[in-house]
Amino acid sequence: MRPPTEPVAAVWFDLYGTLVDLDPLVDACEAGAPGHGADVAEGWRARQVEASWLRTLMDRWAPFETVTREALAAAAADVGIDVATLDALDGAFERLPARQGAAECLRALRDLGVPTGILSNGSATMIERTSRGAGLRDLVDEVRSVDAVRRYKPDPAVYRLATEASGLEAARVGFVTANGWDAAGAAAFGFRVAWLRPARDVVVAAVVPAVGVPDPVVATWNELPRLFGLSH
Ligand code: LAC
Repeated sequence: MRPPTEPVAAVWFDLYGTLVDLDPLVDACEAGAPGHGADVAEGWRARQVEASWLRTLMDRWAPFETVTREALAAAAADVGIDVATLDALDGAFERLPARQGAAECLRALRDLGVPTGILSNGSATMIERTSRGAGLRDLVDEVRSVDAVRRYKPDPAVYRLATEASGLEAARVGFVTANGWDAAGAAAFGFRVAWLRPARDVVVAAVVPAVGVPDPVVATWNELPRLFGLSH
């Protein structure tokens, strides 16, 4: 039987929340701010993403370490706690574990002979530390940081780093992300996008931002090779 679609020639992955798990941030925040762990962790990520977009729109670049540190201070202020109590969280994004299924998926793609990459808002240093700490660095072929263009996803200039690195048109590149806004941005750029969900039963609750892009295809880890036309 032929695969349902033409095979992609490379697969790129988002890092934070996609290849590595953000959930441990809740316990880490809880340790510094008892009773507020979930709120601080959620606010931290939301403020981090918000600042990355604002900085790009306003042309006020700062590396992701700075964005992340400032976002934590904002999240702490949002719940009325002193950010100094959260000192232990410095570098926490670099100590996140791989998500269940990530390493297996990267190995499966390698076995299929498909080049892979990480394309992340993280700085080059952050991506290196995070991916090594999570045991994923040696499982991907390429790594590209937004540092090269000093703009954050979903700016098309960032997605272009992957097409340039792979020497491929966007339509030949598979892109995997668990972040809805990243799925929308990557789809607008022209990638074949898999919007990664942990399991089928959580798919229904999630909605990609309504920005008039082709709907990214929802997928779980083990559906990716088939979705990208790489296996039956
Ligand atoms: C990344 C974050 C923003 O680009 O998910 O890795």
